[in-house]
Amino acid sequence: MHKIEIYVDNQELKEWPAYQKWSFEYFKSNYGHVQVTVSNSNFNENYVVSLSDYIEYIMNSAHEDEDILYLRDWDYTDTAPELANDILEPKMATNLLKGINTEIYKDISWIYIGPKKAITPLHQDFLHTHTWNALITGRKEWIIYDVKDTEYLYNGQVDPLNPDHERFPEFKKATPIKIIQNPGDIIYLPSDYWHLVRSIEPSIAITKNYINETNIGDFVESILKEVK
Ligand SMILES: O=C(O)CCC(=O)C(=O)O
Ligand SMILES: [Fe+2]
Repeated sequence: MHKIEIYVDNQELKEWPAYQKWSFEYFKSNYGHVQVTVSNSNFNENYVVSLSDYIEYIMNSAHEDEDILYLRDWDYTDTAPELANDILEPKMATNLLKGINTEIYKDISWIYIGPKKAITPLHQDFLHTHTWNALITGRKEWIIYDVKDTEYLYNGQVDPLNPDHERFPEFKKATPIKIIQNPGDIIYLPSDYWHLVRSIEPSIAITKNYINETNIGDFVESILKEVK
């Protein structure tokens, strides 16, 4: 099977209960008591807060010059497992390792909730997995780099929004792919593509990483390295 490409679909998600039901109000009234960990953009400040207090923070603060707190990678499966019933499996993302739950790899999906300007800094996803990312509400800007730009990205230390060209002189050779993700869009991102994601508006999204015929080889290789 040939290499997969970045792809944005704006039809499928509209059929999902998540798209029809989820909102800030929905999470606040149904899961407000759940404790979640939020962190700033450098991950050097982390706080455990109730989802209700966090949604208040999203709604009530101007977030102008703050180091914004973001709820990333919320594993809702312990505290709100029925949310899984609101998501369907995207047609293009059949996970060959569906249902696997081991110490090294878990078939897991995460929810992201954040205010305007919430950022996930430049990174690649774990263990060479592909990902799909479904935006329920809000708008986000994605800055993506092909794997072949890796040599210009200094292990993700460079900030594409404010690059330090003296420290990272090769960065100007990298070619950004910019995508605006609108509510109802599912972005399919191939393994190893670098990405930075910034919320333009308060947002709610759900993602899942997956493995298919095109990345299973790299995935197994990286697992073998970890168990060595
Ligand atoms: O939406 C975000 O803040 C980050 C999403 C992401 O990195 C992913 O889906 O792999
Ligand atoms: Fe990611």
